[in-house]
Amino acid sequence: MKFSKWQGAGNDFIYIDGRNADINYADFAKKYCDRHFGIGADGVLVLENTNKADVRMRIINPDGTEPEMCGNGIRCFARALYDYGIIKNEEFTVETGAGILTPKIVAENGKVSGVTVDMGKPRLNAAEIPIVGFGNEKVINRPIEVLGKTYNITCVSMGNPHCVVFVDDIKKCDIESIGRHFETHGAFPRKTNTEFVQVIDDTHLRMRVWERGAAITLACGTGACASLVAAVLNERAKRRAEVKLDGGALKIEWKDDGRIFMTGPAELVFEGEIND
Ligand code: ZDR
Repeated sequence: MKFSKWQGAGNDFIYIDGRNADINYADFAKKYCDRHFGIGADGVLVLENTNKADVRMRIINPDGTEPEMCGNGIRCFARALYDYGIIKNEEFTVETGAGILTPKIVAENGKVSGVTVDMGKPRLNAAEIPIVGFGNEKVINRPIEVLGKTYNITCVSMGNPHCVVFVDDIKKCDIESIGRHFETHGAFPRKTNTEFVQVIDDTHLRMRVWERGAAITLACGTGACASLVAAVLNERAKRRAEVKLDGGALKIEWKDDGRIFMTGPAELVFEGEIND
């Protein structure tokens, strides 16, 4: 079976064409995302057919769970489809667990330089995140206790759940120790991705992430969108900003009509074949 390996801002994925495949994706992801016994990746992107959009994308976390959406993943997925000629247009529709989204290939001097994705509108009500203990209010700068310490959180759904924590100094933030305690906190019935964000200025955010089902990764596209939304809601940033991640930078814009546009890189790393 053929596969390719892609990365966007250091968030890396195995892409496979699942249109004629009979595969247990949970087992596949657990085996091949492993960096020692497998290919190594933060997730698996699967192409499937659909009658609701041009194509359907599924994403599987390294632990075998299936999230609704993946921002860096959809850029890599879009570029793979474009480079392999599966899709001929620069702009097309993708059915995801977060609805139908529209990626657009960006080219400079005839060469693909990245992908912009219309990520749709963020969802803010507690039930939509989902988070319990806050009624059905928006959760903006509200306290939560994690490992005996109080953190103020802002919650945003980009189809998948995000909990954003603003910190004064990202270097002093021990994500390794606290990340999983946010992920599995009782307030989040479907667990959560958590972004730790230092505001550099009102158009630059520095973000690190603990991803649900994957632990620390070098970047998170939906998390970067959620961080910009949280920064705007807390009056810490403008609606258009650059989010710097461990593996690169993404440009995020929250348009006045409520839609979010994410622009960033998507690069092929290598191609290969699995024999089993
Ligand atoms: C964070 C993510 N890598 C992205 O770029 O948006 C998405 C991966 C899915 C995530 N681990 C989840 O929601 O479970």
